[in-house]
Amino acid sequence: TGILAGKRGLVMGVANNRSIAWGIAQAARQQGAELAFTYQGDALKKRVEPLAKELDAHVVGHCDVTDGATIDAVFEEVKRLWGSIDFVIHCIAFSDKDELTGRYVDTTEGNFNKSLLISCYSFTAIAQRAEKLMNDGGSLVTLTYYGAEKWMPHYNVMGVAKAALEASVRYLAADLGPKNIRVNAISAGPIKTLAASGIGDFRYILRWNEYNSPLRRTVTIEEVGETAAYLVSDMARGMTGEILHVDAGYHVVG
Ligand code: 0WD
Repeated sequence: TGILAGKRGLVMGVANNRSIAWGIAQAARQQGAELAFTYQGDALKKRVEPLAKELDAHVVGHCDVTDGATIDAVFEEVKRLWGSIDFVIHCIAFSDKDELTGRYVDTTEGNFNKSLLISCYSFTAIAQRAEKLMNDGGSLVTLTYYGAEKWMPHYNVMGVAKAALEASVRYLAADLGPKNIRVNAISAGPIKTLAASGIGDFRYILRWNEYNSPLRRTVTIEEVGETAAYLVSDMARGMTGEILHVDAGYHVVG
C-alpha cells in the first residue's frame, strides 16, 4: 500500500545516511515503491549496500556519470531486473571544493566543465537511458538549490550549473511529455550533507535560513523525501517542468 505501491524506481546519489537521496529512498519505500540504488566507486559501495538492504532495495552497480558506459551498464541491469521503470531520482552534483569559496569570477575552465558535466548534463544523460525503459510513462526528479535563481555566497559555479539544470528540466519536460514522462526538480533548502560540507561558510548559511525563512527553521531529508515521493506518484500526474521549493519558504524572503 501507499501512493507508490507497484512502482519501481532507481535512486542515484546515496553517499551515506545523511544524503538527500537516502531521505527520498526512505519515503518512497514507505509509500510502497520497489527500489534500486547505484553507488559511485568502491568506497561508497560499502556504505550503500547496507542502506539498500534496510529498504529491501537492489544495488544495480557502480555509476560514475562522467563515464557514459557505467550509466549504460546500470540501466542494462535495471532492464534485466525489471524490464521497465517508473521513476528515477537524480541526486548528483560536484564541484572542486577550492572553487566553492571566494569569487565566481575565478572559476577555472576545467572545473567549470566538470561541474556542469556532473551536476547538469548527467541528468540529461540519465533521461536518455530512462526514456527507453519508460514505455508506460514515468517520472524523473532532480535536486536543485536557490543559488540557481539568486547570487548566494560561495555557491559560485554550482549556481551556474543549477541554473542550467533547471533549464534542462523544462526542455526535458517538453521533449518527454508526449510519452507521459514527467520531469521535475525539488529546490531544497540547505541541509548538512557530505556535499554541502564543501561549501564555504555553510554553517552560517544554515543559521541564516533558520533566522529568516518563514518557518524559522531549515528542512530535513525526510521532508524533501516525502515531497519527492509525491512528485513521482500519480497524485502529481498533472505536473511537469516544475521547480518545487522545499525550503521552509526561504525563497519568498531571500
Ligand atoms: O544543502 C544541500 N545539501 C542541498 C543539496 C540543497 C539543495 C540541493 N542539493 C543537491 C545537491 O546539489 C545534489 O544535487 O542535492 C543533491 C544531493 O546532494 P546531497 O545529498 O547534499 O549530498 P551527498 O550526500 O554528498 O550526495 C551527493 C552525491 C555524491 O556524494 P559525494 O559527497 O561523495 O560527492 O553525488 C554523487 C556522489 O554519490 N556524485 C556522483 N555520482 C556519480 N557520478 C558523481 C559522479 N561523477 N559525483 C558526485
